[in-house]
Amino acid sequence: MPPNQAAAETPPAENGFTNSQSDIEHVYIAVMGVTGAGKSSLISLCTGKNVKIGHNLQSCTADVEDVEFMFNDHVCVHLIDTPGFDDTSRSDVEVLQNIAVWLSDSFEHGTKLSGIIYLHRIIDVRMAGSALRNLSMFKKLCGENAYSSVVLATSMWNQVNEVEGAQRERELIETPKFWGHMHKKGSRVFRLDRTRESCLEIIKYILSLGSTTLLELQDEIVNKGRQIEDTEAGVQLNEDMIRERKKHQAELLALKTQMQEEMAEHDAELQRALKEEYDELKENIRRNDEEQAKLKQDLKDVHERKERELLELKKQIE
Ligand SMILES: Nc1nc2c(ncn2[C@@H]2O[C@H](COP(=O)(O)OP(=O)(O)OP(=O)(O)O)[C@@H](O)[C@H]2O)c(=O)[nH]1
Ligand SMILES: [Mg+2]
Repeated sequence: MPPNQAAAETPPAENGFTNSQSDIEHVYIAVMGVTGAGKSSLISLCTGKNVKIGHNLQSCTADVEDVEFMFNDHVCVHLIDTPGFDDTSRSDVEVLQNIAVWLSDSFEHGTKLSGIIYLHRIIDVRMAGSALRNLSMFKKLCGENAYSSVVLATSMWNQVNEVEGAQRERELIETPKFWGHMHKKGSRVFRLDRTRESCLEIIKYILSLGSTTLLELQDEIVNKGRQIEDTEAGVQLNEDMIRERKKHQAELLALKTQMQEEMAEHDAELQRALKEEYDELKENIRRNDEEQAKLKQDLKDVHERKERELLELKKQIE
């Protein structure tokens, strides 16, 4: 029986977290990683379902999405597609809030993750600032105790020379702040070559672990009753924003001095360019402040905002 057909026959759960169906075991695996890493492509290949895939530099997956398929007659695998940090359409705060809402809701409904797949493009020559930030947020929301349920996978092997790719993969594994620490603590490394087989290898491995895991973010929010801003991931995000603000403030000050000096030169063109740069920096600082304030929202408010967004979306579709 084709996987899709079987999945379509699985009765939907009342709360969206299907854990309780008779003889079918439901296994949940989250897929994370920077935007464009190939998360939706992997999910589409595994499930055979039409998942929205990005074909330009814009981020594609905006919200957490559960896509299921029958792995065999008894196991239904749910792949949880997530937006990446450094998304172009959503701020990191919103991404964290969306992920936190899904993780805490599902956990409260008794759904536990069996594994987490973290994707990275092997074509990326170096771990850029955004990729490193994304990875560091991922580590914070997972927590060390969950590292042994993590699969670190590289995508796009069909676009690199094998030797170069292997060299980059080694660097990822051997550098503690990249994958090194996680690898030492039990995370496994896999390669994806855009075949369904390579995707299923990962699923099989996670199923072979035969366990479920509790992520740090779930533990902090559900068990310890923390607000998102007080979780490890929230604190890190807040620190990043403070650092960013300081950087912008220093740039603003330097620009102000430069503008005053240039006034004497009466170069209108240059003054206009400097003014534009100045306004842009001020706007960045304003947005940063807005995001910092948003991070303080409690989970209930985030829930309400998400419900409003969903209603809005439904209205647009109708
Ligand atoms: N060559 C090659 N291209 C790939 C592979 N995986 C994904 N892509 C392409 O990479 C682009 C981004 O893929 P997506 O699956 O949308 O990436 P994503 O991680 O879901 O991105 P967001 O939803 O924006 O977070 C698409 O054009 C895919 O066709 C791969 O293994 N090889
Ligand atoms: Mg996607």
